[in-house]
Amino acid sequence: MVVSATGAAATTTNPDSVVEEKKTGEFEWYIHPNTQEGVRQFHTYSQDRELTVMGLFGAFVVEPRGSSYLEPLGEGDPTPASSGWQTIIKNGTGPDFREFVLIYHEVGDEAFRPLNKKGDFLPQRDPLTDAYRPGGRAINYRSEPFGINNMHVQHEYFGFEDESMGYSSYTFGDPSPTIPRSYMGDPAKFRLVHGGSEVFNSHHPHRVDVEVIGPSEALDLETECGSGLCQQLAGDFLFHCHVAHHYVAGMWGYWRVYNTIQQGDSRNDIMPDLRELPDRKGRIKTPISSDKLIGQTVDWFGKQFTITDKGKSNWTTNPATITVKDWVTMQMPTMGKPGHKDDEKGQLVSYDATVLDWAWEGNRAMSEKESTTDNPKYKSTHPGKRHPIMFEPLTGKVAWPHLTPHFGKRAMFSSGRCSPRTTWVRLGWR
Ligand SMILES: [Cu+2]
Repeated sequence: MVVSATGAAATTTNPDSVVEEKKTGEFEWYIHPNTQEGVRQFHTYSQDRELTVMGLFGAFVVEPRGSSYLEPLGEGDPTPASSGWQTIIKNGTGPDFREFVLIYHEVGDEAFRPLNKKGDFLPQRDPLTDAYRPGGRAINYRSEPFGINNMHVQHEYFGFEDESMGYSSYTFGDPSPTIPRSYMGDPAKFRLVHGGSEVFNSHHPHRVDVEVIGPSEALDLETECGSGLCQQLAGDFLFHCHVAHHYVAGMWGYWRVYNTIQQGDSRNDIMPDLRELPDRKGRIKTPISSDKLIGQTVDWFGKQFTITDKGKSNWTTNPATITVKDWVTMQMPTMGKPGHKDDEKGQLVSYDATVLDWAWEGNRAMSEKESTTDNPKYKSTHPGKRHPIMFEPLTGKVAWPHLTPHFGKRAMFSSGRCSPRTTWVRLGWR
C-alpha cells in the first residue's frame, strides 16, 4: 500500500501514513489481475492496538473478474452497491452468489469497560451467566449477551429467566448482530475476518465444521450445496464463536434461509424485502395458506403427495393422498393451550413447551395469537390476533419462519418428539 500523494510505501516508519484527528488520508492498494478472489483485512497501525480494538478496521474483498456488486435489500431489480457487509455478487465468471462479511472482534482491550445506554459500566462478569466481558465480544460491531440483555429483561417482566432459551428468537426476538439472509439453494460465500488484536475466536456455523481465526486473519468459506446446505432446509442456521464464554457474552448470530419469497405482502418475516440472485430469478415462490394446498400434488424429498380436503389419508397409493389437516399437523408442534397446574402452588404455569396454540379456521391453519407484550425487538402489526400459517406451494412445506417472537415464552418441542436432541436443535431455530 502506498501514500497516494507521494507514492511512498505506507509503512509505520513513514510519517505520511499517520492520519491526524479530523484529517483524511488517501492510500492506494494495487490489486494484481492474478490476485485470488477473497477477503483481506486491514486495520490501523497507529496508537499501538488501541484504535484497532475500538473498531478501526475493515476489509477489502476481491471478487471474480468482471463481477458487479448489487444491493440485496429492497424491491425490483437490484441496484448497484458500493460497500457493506452483505451484497449480491453478479459473477463475471460463474454463478451469482450472496456475500456476507462477518468480522469477529473484541470491544476494547481486556481492561476496557463498555458503557450501557445510561452511561453505566457494563459488568466485567455477567451476574446471570458468569460470562466474562458481556458485550465485549462482537460480530460486525454488535453483540447480544445472553444475560445482561435478554435474561435480565425476562426476569424483570416475568420473575424468572431461562438460559436454555438464550438463542431463541421465539423467546427474545431476533438477536442484534447482523443476520445474513438467503433463499434456499442460493450460492453463498462467507468472508470471515478477525478484526480484533488479542484473543482467538472460532467460527462455528451449526451443521458445519469450526474454523479457528486469529487476529488479522481472514478466511473465505463457501458451504456445499448453497444456502440451506445439502439437506436443503429452510431455517435459522446458528453461528457463533465456539469459545463458550464468548458466545454467552454476545458473539453469535443466525444465517436465515427462506423457502418462500420475502417481498412486499408475500413476506412472512419482519425483515426488509430480500431480492433474488439475478441468475436465479423466479425460482422462489409466493407462499400460500393451507386451504390453497388442496388439490395440489406436492413433492416432499422426492415422494409425491396429493393433498385433499376429505376422506382419509392413504400413504400406500402413488402419489399418496393425504388430507390437508394431516399434512399440516405433521409439520406443526402439537396443537393445544399451553399451561399446566404447578403442583406446589396450585397455579397455572404457562411456561410450557409441549404445545402450541395454533388453530383451524375451516381448512386454513392459523398461527397462535400474536404477542401483546411490549418488546422493542418485535412489535406485531396485529397483537392478540391470529394470521394464516403460510406454505411453500411446490413442496407443501411450511414457509420459514412459521413462528413469530413471543417475548418470555418458551420455544415449543416438535410434535411427538420431546427428546433432548430435538430440544437442542430447536435452540438454534425459533
Ligand atoms: Cu471468541
